Amino acid sequence: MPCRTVILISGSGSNLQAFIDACNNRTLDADLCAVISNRPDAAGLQRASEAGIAARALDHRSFASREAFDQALKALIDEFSPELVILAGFMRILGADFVRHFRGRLLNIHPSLLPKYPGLHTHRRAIEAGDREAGATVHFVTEELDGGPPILQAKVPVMADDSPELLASRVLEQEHRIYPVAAQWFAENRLTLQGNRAELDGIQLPETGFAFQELQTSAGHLA
Ligand code: NHR
Ligand code: GAR
Repeated sequence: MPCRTVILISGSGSNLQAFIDACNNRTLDADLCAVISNRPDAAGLQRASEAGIAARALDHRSFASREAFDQALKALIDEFSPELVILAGFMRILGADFVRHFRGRLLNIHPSLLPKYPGLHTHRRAIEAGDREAGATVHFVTEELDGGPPILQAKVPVMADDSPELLASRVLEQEHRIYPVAAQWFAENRLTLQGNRAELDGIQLPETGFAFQELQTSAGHLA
């Protein structure tokens, strides 16, 4: 049975597109039931419609409080009874109630090598710090912003004359490769959240998640 999945976005939805492509390629066994954006003008909603996926907007600006938005979002997601909820460039911080409700079935991709640079402007921060490498991390979402247990991480080099935009596009390319892989692990019931650690096949994942590079060398067919 394909894994019932709801995807939350705020913007262009290129990660959403990677999920759509992975379903079409049969590398991801998911039923993408709905795409929900907090921004009504998000380009990703168009991608969803074109793929025949229910596309909904829930504008956070029309709610009196963060809690009221979270409640409405939770109710809307639950209408689709998903097994998995994916944050794909979703830009609203979610409250403790929301996160608890979806605990263990809520994933995010963050554009840094967590635990480095939680929060915003990750690429600018990595360049300003003089880092030689950057990347992206798929993690379980917990109450702590970008602090939930990492699952899968991919690295890219930071170039001598890099700009945040160039680095962002280099990282995004890797996001599109790793996020559907982590979702497929979940779909196959191989990935779980146990306490505050992520487990794959019952084995604790490292503190920074599985290194995608190692996955490629040890299992070329997944690359
Ligand atoms: N919510 C919880 N509880 N835990 C996490 O780990 C979350 C989360 C909600 C979103 C994505 C995250 C990222 O990958 C994410 C992880 C938004 C902000 C933010 O500051 C920070 C991190 C992330 C998403 N948002 C502003 C806010 O006030 C709004 C910014 C905007 O609209 O442009 O919510 O980076
Ligand atoms: C991605 O780089 C994602 O990691 C990042 O936004 C981009 C969304 O791109 N997420 C965050 O910064 C969350 N705060 P997309 O809309 O094309 O998938």
